[in-house]
Amino acid sequence: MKRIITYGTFDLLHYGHINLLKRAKEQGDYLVVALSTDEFNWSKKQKKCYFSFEKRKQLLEAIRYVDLVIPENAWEQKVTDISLYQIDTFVMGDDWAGKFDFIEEETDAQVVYLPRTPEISTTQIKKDLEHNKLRNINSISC
Ligand code: C2G
Repeated sequence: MKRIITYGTFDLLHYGHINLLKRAKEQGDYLVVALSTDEFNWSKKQKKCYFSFEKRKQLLEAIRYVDLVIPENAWEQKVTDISLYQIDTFVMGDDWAGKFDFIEEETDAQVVYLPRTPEISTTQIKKDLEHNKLRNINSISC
């Protein structure tokens, strides 16, 4: 069984996240998602999430591609996680390209960066909602 891991905040879950999770799962048979805790997001990423860790975890666990959700409490846990969960492939979106190459030196896991889904991000969603940029009222979808 080929085991995959990926990391993220996954706040205001959107189709860019789903595309990433789908393609990450396609790299193997079992996908572990390390989900940033609220404390880690605030202290290390200066991100304030709309949804709490528990709510974000609940959403991820409902996704067919996701087999296990674990907490991400620190940048430094990746090497340990790879050993603990017997990971074969570490996957991230390519906005992180190069940042985790050390993992191939320090573990037996392969590092794969997948192209991000353009034009969508949690930050963009928040901005659009703030500026009331709802979809064109003539469009049939909400
Ligand atoms: N992503 C994507 N396309 C988007 C938005 C996000 O492919 N339009 C990917 C990101 O590249 C990342 C994953 O979805 O691989 C989760 O994105 P975020 O929730 O923004 O996570 P991030 O803040 O990048 O945290 O230790 C690593 C960090 O926890 C990653």
